[in-house]
Amino acid sequence: SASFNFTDAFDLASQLNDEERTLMESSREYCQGKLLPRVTEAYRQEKYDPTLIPEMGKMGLLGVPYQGYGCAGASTVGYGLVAREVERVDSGYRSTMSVQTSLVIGPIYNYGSDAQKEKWIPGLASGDLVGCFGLTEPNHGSNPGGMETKAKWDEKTKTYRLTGTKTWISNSPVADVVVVWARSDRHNNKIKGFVLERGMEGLTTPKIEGKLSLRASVTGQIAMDEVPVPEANLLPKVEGLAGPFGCLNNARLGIAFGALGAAEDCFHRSRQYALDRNQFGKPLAQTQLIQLKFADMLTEISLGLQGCLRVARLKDEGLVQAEQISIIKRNSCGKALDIARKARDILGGNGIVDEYHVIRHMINLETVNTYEGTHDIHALILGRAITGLQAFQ
Ligand code: TGC
Ligand code: FAD
Repeated sequence: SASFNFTDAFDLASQLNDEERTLMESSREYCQGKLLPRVTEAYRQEKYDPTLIPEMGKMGLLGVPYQGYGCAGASTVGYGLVAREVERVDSGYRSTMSVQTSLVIGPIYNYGSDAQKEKWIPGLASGDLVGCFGLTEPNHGSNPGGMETKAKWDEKTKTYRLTGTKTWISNSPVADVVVVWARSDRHNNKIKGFVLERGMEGLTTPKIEGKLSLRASVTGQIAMDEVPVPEANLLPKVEGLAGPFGCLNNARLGIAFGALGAAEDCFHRSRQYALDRNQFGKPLAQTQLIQLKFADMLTEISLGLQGCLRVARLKDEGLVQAEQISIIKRNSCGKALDIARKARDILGGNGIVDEYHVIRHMINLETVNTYEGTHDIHALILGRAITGLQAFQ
């Protein structure tokens, strides 16, 4: 039988269909060839690269799991594999991609009218338009149900007037299309989704300065002061928190694959470093403590990927449960962070330099562990399902 393959311990590749394997290989080639060479400078300078989204669009990496309107129509597994390849380079690049896919194309695709889909999805899938998703507010992060943003229906002008502030919004400073969740007085104060467009009166998207994590991705606020939003821009097919959470289910699945991509990059880089670096007259890789770290890394990566694959297959079969997604989102992020810290340690002093990539992954993963439901919030979602008791409030 073939010898053990530490780059794919459980032979993930053989569990994919041809389309998924091709998507994995082509996205890996693109990410390593085109994204990796520019990430260190982008991160160092905290520079958003406007050519990134159009380029990803050309490569067919935007809207991967959706059908038609210029989207690839691949499986959820295929989408996860793309996220893994992009995040193998940088979590911020994956963030840019997954917001556009799961949180902007996703809600328009799932909750929009045919006219809305035709108006926005082709441009978002090609990368001609950039989108963002506004759920979090300054006073409501883990509990978006407390949101204060209001949509007031104005019968005279047939517009909704949106007022409120969203914060920590990936892509917002550069977005053309802004999906916002607000309580609507025309719908018994229930949460509804709206699609805002750059240029609308009263809409601004200031950048958040001073981020030391996810610096290759731009983050900002969405400030709305009585923004007039036409009736045609209301997403008609969903109401309540199930709207944003439905989008988050898909995004969290992508993140679960993605975070492990970052972990794999840390694993491979620290392995090579430990083989090349000698101390006390032998390679670091020949010491028991370092080998133990590699054994732990490979174990968590391999088990984690199998979990992601299983949950994504359930999603493609229409059988997935939100708690299953919480398990893999939480596990991948927590384990990836732990692996990145171990890899950083193995690189010694070089481990803190950006050229070696590991410290960038490590600091990025602090964000990935926090957004889309923190590590502890996913524990509480699971705790509620296990005990039947709600511990949030
Ligand atoms: P709860 O009572 O649990 O539920 C309220 C309603 O929502 C429904 N629901 C879901 N539906 C679909 N999928 C899910 N995963 C769902 N979870 C809940 C639920 O059925 C119910 O529906 P209905 O019709 O009965 O009203 O609500 P709660 O307020 O008690 O929820 C608590 C909690 C903690 C679970 C929830 O609020 C939560 O998940 N908090 C975390 C917040 C979060 O994830 N924010 C993400 C912001 S977006 C982001 O971070 C993007 S970063 C992207 C990037 O850059 O890559
Ligand atoms: P808080 O909710 O204040 O939590 C702080 C701490 O308290 C955490 O450790 C949390 O686990 C803990 N905690 C909270 N409640 C409880 C409880 N009941 N019991 C025990 N512990 C608790 N949001 C968007 O809508 N769109 C985006 O595109 C987006 N992009 C982001 C990009 C970046 C770079 C970052 C950092 C965030 C982004 N977010 C986005 C926001 C993100 O989803 C929130 O930061 C996250 O949900 C946590 O909310 P918070 O920051 O308000 O923290």
